[in-house]
Amino acid sequence: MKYTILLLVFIILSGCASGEKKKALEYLPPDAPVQEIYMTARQFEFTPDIIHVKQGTHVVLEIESLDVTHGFKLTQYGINVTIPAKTKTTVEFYAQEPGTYPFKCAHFCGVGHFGMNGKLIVE
Ligand SMILES: [Cu+2]
Repeated sequence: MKYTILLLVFIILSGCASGEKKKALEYLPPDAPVQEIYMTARQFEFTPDIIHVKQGTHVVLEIESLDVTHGFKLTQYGINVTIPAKTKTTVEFYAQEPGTYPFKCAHFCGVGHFGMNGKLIVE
């Protein structure tokens, strides 16, 4: 019984993770150009905090935490990841529609946490 519950939890968790990836890359054409971006996170800012990408690109965004654990939440693409202290995390999405989409740190990182945000501009 115990193992059945554990297995169920595992299935639910892995289902959510692949769901995020699917939403972010769902309409990705195989020939979409790749745009790589490097961003840092530290208390209490992302650098750069405004990201410009071209519509129709497959964006590969590498985020490095320079200090404590941070998060990166980009609701438009169903992305919500944690970046453990002093590590790098990569997120990917297909920039399908032009627009301005807010992102923010979604892991409490200190007194300035709630102001730690930025914008993705797809143009
Ligand atoms: Cu934070």
